[in-house]
Amino acid sequence: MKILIAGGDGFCGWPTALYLSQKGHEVVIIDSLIRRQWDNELHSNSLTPISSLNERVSRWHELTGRTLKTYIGDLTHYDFLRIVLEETQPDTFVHFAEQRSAPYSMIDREHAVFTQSNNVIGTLNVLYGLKEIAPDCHLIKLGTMGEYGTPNIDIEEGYLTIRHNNREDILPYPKQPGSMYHLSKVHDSHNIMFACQAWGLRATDLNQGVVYGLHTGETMMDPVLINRLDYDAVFGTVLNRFLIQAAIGHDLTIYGAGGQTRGFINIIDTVRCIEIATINPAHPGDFRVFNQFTEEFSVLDLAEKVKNVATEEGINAVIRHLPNPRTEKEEHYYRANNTKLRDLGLEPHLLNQQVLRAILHTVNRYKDRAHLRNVLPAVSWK
Ligand code: NAD
Ligand code: USQ
Repeated sequence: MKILIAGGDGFCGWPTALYLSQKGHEVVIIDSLIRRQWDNELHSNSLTPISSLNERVSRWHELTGRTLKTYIGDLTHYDFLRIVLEETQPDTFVHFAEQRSAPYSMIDREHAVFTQSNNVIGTLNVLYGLKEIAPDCHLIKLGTMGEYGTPNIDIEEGYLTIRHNNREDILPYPKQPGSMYHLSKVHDSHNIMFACQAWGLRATDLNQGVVYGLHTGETMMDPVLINRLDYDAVFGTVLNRFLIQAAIGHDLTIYGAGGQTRGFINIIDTVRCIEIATINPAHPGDFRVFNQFTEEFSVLDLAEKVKNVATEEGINAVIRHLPNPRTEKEEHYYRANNTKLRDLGLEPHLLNQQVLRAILHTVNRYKDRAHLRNVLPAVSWK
């Protein structure tokens, strides 16, 4: 298949591009490289030393003989996107290319406006571009489990059967997102659903949980192919942060009580989920939603798991409860369905001591690159 990967220089997009290329698909990357600029803005960095996109794709070609074509540009620039779609005529458009940090979106008004315009306009352009140039192309859009929030009932995969005044309907699951970033994903979902209904586009919204790990089989083939790994309080996600905090001798930073429960997924399963959605496309007019996570954990569970593995490695990791910089429930019911990807063949890589230890060993190798000043949260929701 011919697969366009927007956001193909990012944490999820780069390993996905390699994996699908290795599987024999024709992969084309779009990226504005803006994620690398946000590191400069925040005076932060990837814990792992990442090569330029050019170096990455050249090394991939040297190692495998496979070509990854790249377009450097912004999805919010429609003229650019049109050219890419016309030249590529993709079968599948995988859309990772958004500002994905909740804290970044909550820095101030400018960052909220930027996040929502980058994400919502980029996705709108993709929808109009597909309608105009590639109406049969399957859009695979990365959404987030955070669109649902933490309701006091089970979370379904996108839709909920509702009985009201003796009538019944299947309606989009209620959304209660917890940041300006998470809100942008909800807006995207509504726009995509409308485009499928109105124009007959086909789309899969992958409501992904928090991703952990960094390596896949392909990114480990050569140091130049290594994936990025965020540890700072703006872009680092909780489990990777705890492992890095343990390695650098920092306390494990639980925000508030630590009962916040989320869905989690290993990056190895992220790339496989994209493959599964690609080879089992939605039908024309369909807006499918899959919940893309494999296990649920509370933040406190994760801190304890990391502490135990650290202890075995001779590290004394201290768990510390900080005042929560976010507005979120710290103790709540959480149970979400996630059977659709498994029904299509996903065999989850679950979190265990061995997985944690392997990430910790990688992190140890690069721990001197961490800037301590970036570890504690400085962005408040209030
Ligand atoms: P990332 O920031 O590492 O990668 C995103 C890439 O998109 C970057 O390379 C960036 O330069 C590019 N980009 C952003 N805006 C763009 C634009 N307007 N035009 C072109 N390129 C643009 O993020 P990630 O962790 O790889 O996340 C990828 C997607 O998965 C996001 O949509 C995110 O919301 C979703 N997601 C991520 C996680 C996670 O834990 N990382 C969890 C759930 C969902
Ligand atoms: N948390 C801590 N300590 C930390 C960091 C986070 O207790 O040091 C807590 C947060 O308060 C939150 C939970 O851990 O309750 C998850 O936070 P996170 O930063 O790991 O994840 P989040 O902000 O939700 O965002 C990440 C990705 C985002 C994706 C989302 C999936 O950055 O792109 O959409 O995970 S989900 O959480 O399912 O919405």
